[in-house]
Amino acid sequence: MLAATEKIRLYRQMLLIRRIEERVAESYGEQKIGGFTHLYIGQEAVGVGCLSVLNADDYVMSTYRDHGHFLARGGDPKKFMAELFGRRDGICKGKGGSMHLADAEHYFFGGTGIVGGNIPIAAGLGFACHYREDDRVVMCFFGDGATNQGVFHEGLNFAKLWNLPVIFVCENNFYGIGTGVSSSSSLSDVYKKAQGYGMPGYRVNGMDVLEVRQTAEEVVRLVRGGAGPALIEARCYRYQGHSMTDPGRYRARAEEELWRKRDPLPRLAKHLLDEGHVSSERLDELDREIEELCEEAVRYAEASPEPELSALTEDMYVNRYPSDPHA
Ligand SMILES: Cc1ncc(C[n+]2csc(CCOP(=O)(O)OP(=O)(O)O)c2C)c(N)n1
Ligand SMILES: [Mg+2]
Repeated sequence: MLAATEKIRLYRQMLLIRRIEERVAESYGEQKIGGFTHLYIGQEAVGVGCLSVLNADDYVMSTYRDHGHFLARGGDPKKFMAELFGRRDGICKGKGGSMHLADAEHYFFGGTGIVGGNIPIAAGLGFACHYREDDRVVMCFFGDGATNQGVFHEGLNFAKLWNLPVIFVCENNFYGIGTGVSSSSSLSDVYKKAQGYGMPGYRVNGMDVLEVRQTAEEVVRLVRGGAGPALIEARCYRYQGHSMTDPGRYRARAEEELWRKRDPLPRLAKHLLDEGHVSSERLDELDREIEELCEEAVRYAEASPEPELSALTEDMYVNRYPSDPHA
């Protein structure tokens, strides 16, 4: 049985992601944020549930839809917002932006704009864990669209061949931009693709953070114990368009409404209330706390200066991963 405090922590993280991304959307509309920006709203339970079971020094890889993963991994909301604003105090000094959040302190290898491009990198990190004989695991997030890429095949094949400690997490939100999964993938049940590589595949309800967490906990335990890689398919839905510039007209309103009824936040809030873990006053208080955090993050981003022009050529190469004792 999961402790009430842990469930409340999960709720708080999901709420932070939801509210801060609403602020991101607002700031994008005000042209304070530019470039491609992909919101995670609707999918919070996947990142929060999966990342809640990792150790602090496990490796994490994300996609261009990386805000939720960054924050759920413990990334600083202020540095997050400053990065999106392209400011000097951003987590990557304002030079990465929305799609390239990386956070060495939290072993968060960050986002990438190349669909599926993170999969072989995750396999490589898994190989590093194996080579160094440490007991870390790697968690790699990607979308349903990425599972039709050649690198998905290469990455999973390599990971299983070497029995590497990698947990591949597919966030199946049923669309790759405007293309439905059933019109782009020979197999819509993504978890079954694991069979082709001789690894276990699991399917979870990605709108239920407690279910996601429970499965992820078991999978991470097995993978860390030497069972080799695994694939988790988390079925979920993004409530916004693919990116800030996508009005999302390709989806039926009825479908959207159905998934809104499955919203992971009210679902967990109801559970917390029903179980007597929190009062409705405590939930309101949490709302206010998170609002304040988001407000503070925007203020911090706005106050941060733009990077110097000379910073353009700094940080191009690194020799070592700062906090890694093996480096
Ligand atoms: C290799 C590559 N091909 C195409 C694109 C253009 N592209 C960007 S996002 C995307 C859809 C990916 O969908 P999915 O993997 O399901 O992730 P989601 O956006 O749903 O989270 C595509 C085709 C790209 N960035 N990289
Ligand atoms: Mg998708």
